[in-house]
This record gives sequence, C-alpha cells and structure tokens, in this order.
Amino acid sequence: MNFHILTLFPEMIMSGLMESITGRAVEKGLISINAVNIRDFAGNKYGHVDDYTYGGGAGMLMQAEPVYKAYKHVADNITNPRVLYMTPQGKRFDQKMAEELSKEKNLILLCGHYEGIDERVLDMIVTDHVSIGDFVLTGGELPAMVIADAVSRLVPGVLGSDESAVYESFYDGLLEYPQYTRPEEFMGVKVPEVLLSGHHKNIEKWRHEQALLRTKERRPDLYEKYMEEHGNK
Ligand code: 4FD
Repeated sequence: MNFHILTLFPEMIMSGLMESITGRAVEKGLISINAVNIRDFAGNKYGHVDDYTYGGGAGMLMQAEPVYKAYKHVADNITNPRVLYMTPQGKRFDQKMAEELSKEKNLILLCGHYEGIDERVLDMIVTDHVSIGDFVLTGGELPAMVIADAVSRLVPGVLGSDESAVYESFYDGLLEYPQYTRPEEFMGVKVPEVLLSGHHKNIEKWRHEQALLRTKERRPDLYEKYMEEHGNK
C-alpha cells in the first residue's frame, strides 16, 4: 500500500508515520509514505500557495494550481487512484471505511490549510471527501495521519498475528473487555480472580459480560445495535 500525501507540512507527516508500527511497516516494505510538498509546485518565486477569497470574508484559501500540479506529479504514475480530501465536510471515517481503503494499492490524501482549497481543483481531482469527526483542525495533516495509520494496520503483515487475530474476534461490535498485566496487586488493587484461574471457559464468559457492561455504559448506541443484531430484546 502506497500513501501519497499532498501537504504543506511534509515533515509533520514523516515524523508522525515513520515512528512505531507504521515506521516498521515502511522499513519492511509493506507500506510506503510519499509526502509531497505542495509548496514545491507554487508558480511564483515567493512560494505563495494561498490567496484571499472572491466575494470577501475572513481567511485565505489554497490556490488551485499548486494543488493540481502536486496531484499530477503523483497521479500520472498511477492508474485510477482514489483521492481523499480531508475536510470537516466529508463522510465520517470509520473502521468499515478503513477496511475498504485497505484494498487499494495507492491512496492520495490531500491536506488543506487556511480555510480550505479552491473548489475548482477539488471538483477536478477529489473522489472522496473524508472527515475524522465533527471538529475543526488547523490542517488536514492529522486526519491524513489518522487514516494512514488505521489503514496500515489492516495491511497483511503490519501487525503481528496475535494482534490481528483480536480484530476478527467474538467481541466484534462491542468495546474491548478490561485487561491486566503484572503485578497481581497494584496499590492494593488485585487482578480479577477469574483471570488467574486458568479456567478458559469462565474467562471467556467473564470477558464477554465485561464487554457488554462497558459497551452499555460508554456506548449505548453500539449496545442497542448489538442487542438488535443478536436477538436479545
Ligand atoms: N474533521 C478535519 C479535516 C480538516 C480540518 C481544513 C476545509 C479546514 C478537521 C478543509 C477547512 C480542510 C476533519 C483543515 N479539520 N482542517 O477531518
């Protein structure tokens, strides 16, 4: 999987994604991160890529030309890539979208700054408007990094087999059950007895109960959906 990220802050993308699990996936050749600096495609000698909006109003917009040139630079070497524009006005990103995107060979992620990008170039190149949630950030870089991370961990080999197995588990649609590691007692608080029992059937039952309780408490929306799908109601 190749991520091509069009941005004014390529160092931010690289510093975020070349660490930890995604960084190791790059080293293993399982994914690549191609951070393309839109400023390199500025037409003027000052490297300006923004201007005032027609019709007035506060703020600046990224101009169409440097964005289009950066896109062409990347897209000319790829067949029919999806182009994701990170915007608060997009479709909400979720695990299902991450799974769909993980089937692609290449993804182009377009990061806006200021008040966004001239609509004409968006109409020409963007295939998907994507939002990571109902809030506004200073730029699309963090959303692009969120998407690259969530998609990368679904690429075969990026996670260890233990980690990836958890994902397809019995608890799909519920929040994770609580987990504990050593020591057995921390500041007077013991690990639940059942987890030390070695009784696998009881452990499974306890974990499922805990997952249900936690989902009901923290995510009543998911709990209702789970109960409808499992005929319990
Ligand atoms: N919720 C998100 C994406 C981008 C962003 C921007 C128009 C502002 C939040 C286009 C206005 C991009 C999100 C940059 N903030 N800020 O996914």
